[in-house]
Amino acid sequence: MSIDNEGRIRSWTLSPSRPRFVPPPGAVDAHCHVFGPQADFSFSPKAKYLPQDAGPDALFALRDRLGFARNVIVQASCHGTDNRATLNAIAVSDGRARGVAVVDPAIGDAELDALHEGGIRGVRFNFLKRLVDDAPKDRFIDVAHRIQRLGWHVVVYFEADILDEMRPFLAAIPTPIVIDHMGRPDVRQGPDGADMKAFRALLDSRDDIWTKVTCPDRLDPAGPPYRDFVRSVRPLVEAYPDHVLWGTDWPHPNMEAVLPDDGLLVDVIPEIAVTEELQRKLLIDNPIRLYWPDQE
Ligand code: 0GY
Repeated sequence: MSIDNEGRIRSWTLSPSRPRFVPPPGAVDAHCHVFGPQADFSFSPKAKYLPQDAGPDALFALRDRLGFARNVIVQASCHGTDNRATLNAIAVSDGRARGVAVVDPAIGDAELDALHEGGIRGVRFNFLKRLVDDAPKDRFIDVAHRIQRLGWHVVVYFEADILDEMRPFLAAIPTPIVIDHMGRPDVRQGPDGADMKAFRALLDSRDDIWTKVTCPDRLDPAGPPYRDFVRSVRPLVEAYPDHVLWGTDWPHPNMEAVLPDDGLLVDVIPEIAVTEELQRKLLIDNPIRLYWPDQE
C-alpha cells in the first residue's frame, strides 16, 4: 500500500507484469472501476476508503497493456450514487466501455434514461457492511422493476456468510442477475466445499444468473499462482460456460496489504477456462451479450 500526503491510498501496482496469456481479440475486462480524478469528481462523504486517482487514462493504458479491447466499469462505493466519474470514463472510451451504476433508490425514470444514454447497462446492489451503510432490500427490488424496461440487469455483491439469507431477495429480482466474485466463497474448501456447493445451488435456481469468476487476489490468500482459486473455479467455468464473466477488478479497492499484479491475474484465465472456446465465451460472447447486446 502507498499513502500520499493527503492520506489517500493506492491499492494497485503502477507496473504490472505483461501477461503470458494473450486474450483473444475483442476481449472484455468486465469488472473494473475508476476513482476520480478527484479534482473533477469528488468522493462521497460516506466513502469507506479514500483512494488516489485512478482515472480513465490509467484504466485504458492497463487495458492496452494486458491485451483487452473493452471495459465494463462498475461504479465504486467511494463515489456513492454520484455516477459522474464512471460516466466520464465511458464517455472518453470511444465506445469501448460501458458501465454499471449505483443509484439512490428514489431515482427517477428520466435520470435512468440519462444513465442508459451514458452507457450504463446495470445497477449494483452492494451488501458489504464494510463498504456501505445500508442495503434496503425492498427499495432495491423496486429499482430492479424500474430498470427492466431498459433491458438492464442487477449486479449483486455479497459474501458467502449471507448467501442463504440472500436467496429470497435474489429470487424476487425480475431482471437477469450477475453475482460479483461468486459471492466470495472460501476457495480453500475446493470445488466440492460447502461454499461452492451453496453457490452452485444458487446458480441452478434460475437460468438468468451470471457470475464473475474474479478476484483470485481477494479469495486465495496463498497468492499467485492462486492454486486453490484455480481448482475451485475451473469446474464452475466448465459447468456454466455461458454465464461467467471475467475482470481485473483494477484498481483493486481496499487491497492494501498486497498489491495485485494484473499481469498475473490475466495468467489465471487459461487455468480456469482451459479451451479456446471457453475463453471466447468468458471474455467475449458473454460480456457482449450483457453489455453490448446491440452489437451481438
Ligand atoms: C470490488 C470489491 C470491493 C470494493 C468495491 O465498490 C467498491 O468499493 O467494489 C471490495 O472492497 O471488496 O468488487 O471491487
